[in-house]
Amino acid sequence: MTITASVDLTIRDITTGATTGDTCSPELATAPWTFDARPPGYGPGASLGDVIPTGSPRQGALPEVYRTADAAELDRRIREAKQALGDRLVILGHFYQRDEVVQYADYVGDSFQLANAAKARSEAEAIVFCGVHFMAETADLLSAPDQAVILPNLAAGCSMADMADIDQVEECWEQLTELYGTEPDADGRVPVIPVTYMNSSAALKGFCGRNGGIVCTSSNARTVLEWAFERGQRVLFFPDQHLGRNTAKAMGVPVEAMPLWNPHRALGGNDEQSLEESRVILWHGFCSVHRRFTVDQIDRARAAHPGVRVIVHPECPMPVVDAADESGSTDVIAKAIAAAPSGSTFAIGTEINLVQRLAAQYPQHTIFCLDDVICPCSTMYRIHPGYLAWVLDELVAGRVVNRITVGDDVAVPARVALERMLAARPPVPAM
Ligand code: CIZ
Repeated sequence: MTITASVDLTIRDITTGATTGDTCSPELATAPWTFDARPPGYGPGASLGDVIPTGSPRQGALPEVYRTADAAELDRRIREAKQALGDRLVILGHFYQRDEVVQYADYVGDSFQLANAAKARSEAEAIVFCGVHFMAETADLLSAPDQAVILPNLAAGCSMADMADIDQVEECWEQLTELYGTEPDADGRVPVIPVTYMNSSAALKGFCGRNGGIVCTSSNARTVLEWAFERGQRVLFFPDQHLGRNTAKAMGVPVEAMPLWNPHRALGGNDEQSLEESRVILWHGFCSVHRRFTVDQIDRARAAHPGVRVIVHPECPMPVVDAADESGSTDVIAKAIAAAPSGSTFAIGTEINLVQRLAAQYPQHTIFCLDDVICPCSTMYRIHPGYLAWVLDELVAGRVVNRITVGDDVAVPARVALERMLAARPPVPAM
């Protein structure tokens, strides 16, 4: 794959004054090394300002040789290591990953597609996941025990996943159990079913597995909520409030029946009555990239491009999803563009690396990001080719660094929640 468009090149244009574009943070124009040298901080981009939890993994200093190597030297090292490792290695690149890294990936896709791709490559001893921490954990959950999953930079977390930690969710569960009890109703439905988005730690997937709950992705959230409503009177949905709200609203759940749970307040900041009357309790989490999209951006796109098709990710706020023509996961967006007649115009509300890659891949269409301010997923951005070259060279030398493993105490129930998701099917329509 040749690099035709990438956030890095755009950043370079901004830095050199070749464009009048702006960045979501002036620090976006600085190479990632600056960030690595400082105390914990996400990389450049939308989640730059998000708080990093104290327990999250820390990346040690990258050896000097990789920090000072130029792009050609890193490219040579990566290609030689890939060649030497052959089928013993599989490299996964998330849709939101920068092209400088994606060009080396054997598979490119969303987190769940990638975890399944890794599972299918059983001969690969090492799975190098160029994504973020929860994705590498999911790959570890789904891969064989003798496959090592490696995250090239341990600081590549996900600010949304970090917004719900296991202690907070356990505390919330305790309060809800006290309020509702545990007795099923006359139809056998328990008071509440926990549902976690794939973008969450393995600990939360394990929590769902232990408590009759389930995992969802942005592609199957509706099917999963239907599964949950068959078994429960209401749902506790974490960590992304927007995916939960947008999906439940499309199923006819009134917005008033979806209180927000703020983990820093008693009863999540709600009174008992609103929790009693709730159908979906939404965790106070969000994606820093997707919450930047606005209705005003959609209005401007429509004014500038009559006939434009606006597709946004369901992690966007509800008014944005309501104003768009369609909403869907990264996979849905990519497939909609692939299937469109030549000459179509798309305004897309999702992460910039994916939008720019789709624009380069489908030159027969006009494709642009709704947000004209460059705002990559800052945590994904931390996987620089220097880190990739380092972990691959270490593998060639027989050493596994940055391995992500999920202990059995969490992995066993987390797999239960993932299996429930795989088994969940949309209801068969009545004849
Ligand atoms: O599941 C994923 O990979 C993410 C982050 C979103 C999506 O829609 O695919």
